[in-house]
Amino acid sequence: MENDWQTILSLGAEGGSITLLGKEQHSGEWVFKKAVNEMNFDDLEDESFQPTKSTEKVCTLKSPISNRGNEATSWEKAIKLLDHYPWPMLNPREVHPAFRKRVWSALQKEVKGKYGDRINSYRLKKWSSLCLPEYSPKVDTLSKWLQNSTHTTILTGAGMSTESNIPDFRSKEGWWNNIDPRTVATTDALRDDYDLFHEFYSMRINGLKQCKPNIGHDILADWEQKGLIQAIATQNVDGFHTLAGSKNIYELHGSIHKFRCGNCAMSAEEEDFLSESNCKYCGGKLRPGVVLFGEMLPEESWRDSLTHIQKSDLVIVIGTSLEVYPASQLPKMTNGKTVYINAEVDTTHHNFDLMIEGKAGEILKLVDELV
Ligand code: BV8
Repeated sequence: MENDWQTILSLGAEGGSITLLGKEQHSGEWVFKKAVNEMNFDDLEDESFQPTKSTEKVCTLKSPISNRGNEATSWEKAIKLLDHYPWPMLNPREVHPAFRKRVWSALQKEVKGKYGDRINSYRLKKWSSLCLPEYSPKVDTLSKWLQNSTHTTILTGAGMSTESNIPDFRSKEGWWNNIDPRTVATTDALRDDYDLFHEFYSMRINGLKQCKPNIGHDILADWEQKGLIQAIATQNVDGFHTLAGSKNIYELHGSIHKFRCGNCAMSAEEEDFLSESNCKYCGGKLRPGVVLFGEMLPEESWRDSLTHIQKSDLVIVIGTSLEVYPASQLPKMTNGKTVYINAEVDTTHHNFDLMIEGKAGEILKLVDELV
């Protein structure tokens, strides 16, 4: 029936509006149609764009046309009904709750494509508040804090790399769910069960070869370039912040890309470790340059991280359970504002000034659009 149609996306422009309507069938499938009211959007693509004094071009509409509803039987075809219009540039008024994520990802494609820098931050904020209401006020606050901060330090953990398909440690699909860390990531394991130790680290080294930094790493590297952040202290050993182009990085737990003899500490090559060769100087067993449980953190990395944290007026902690000492103490050692971005946020993190629950890459992308 006619009145079963629901507004999926409603867009305004000076003098008119475009609405994508949807109707859920008994089968649960949706059909869609477009309603364009009163004014002609036809030639918005060309000279009808009247540059206004603001940076964003506003669509001025020329002459009325009747509705041109045409139906679509899939979301992909439905969003194509809008292709004819510069819809990301129009004024978003309403997004159906069940379609928020799909509208947001369609918008991201357009922003990445032809509209990139033509949509100002005001318009993007409007879109994010309609599509991602659960994030937007916090994302907005963080973007303001980031822009106003004079010294910002980032602390990352394994949650920064799960979107690169690298398991973290303590989530349900993390490493420590199937392996007891005390049997592999400790000095005892290195001494008493080298085969298991070697197997665990070889698996991680080889697993890394298929992975690469994700959008979150890239954004942090870009923010350093722009002077928005000054340092990254990371518990991660994967080297992805470096690969993404960040420069000022402190690897609190060492690097899985460095190797040395566990006996004489002479440096060694990856292939020697992987092939279980012994140290060519003393015949000792080789190990990756990671900090095992019970080992001290690299003095310089710890000291420099602490210096940045103490100087910071903003510390952003991303993708870590904060269960491992002493890295877990760093956020408590700043007088600046503290922000926690994590897939799981619970009351133990109550002492942060701002907590945003969600995926690091997604949240950093939202903040990046506003800075
Ligand atoms: C030391 C090897 C001095 C490298 C690692 C009792 C109380 C307090 C402390 C201790 C204690 N007993 C022993 C200690 C000290 C011990 C410790 O802290 N133990 C803990 C577990 C109780 N610490 C040490 O031994 C440290 N050294 O203290 O030196 C000293 C010396 C001698 C004796 C005493 C003291 C050495 C710590 C380094 C240990 N090495 N691994 C490697 O193989 O990688 S620890 C291991 O955990 C990794 O290095 C990892 O980086 C680190 C921290 O884990 P996280 O990064 O936080 O990862 P986790 O999975 O836990 O969390 C990820 C989070 O991300 C999750 O919350 C998840 O929800 C979220 N997430 C997932 N995906 C996303 C996401 N969030 C956002 N977006 C996503 N997409």
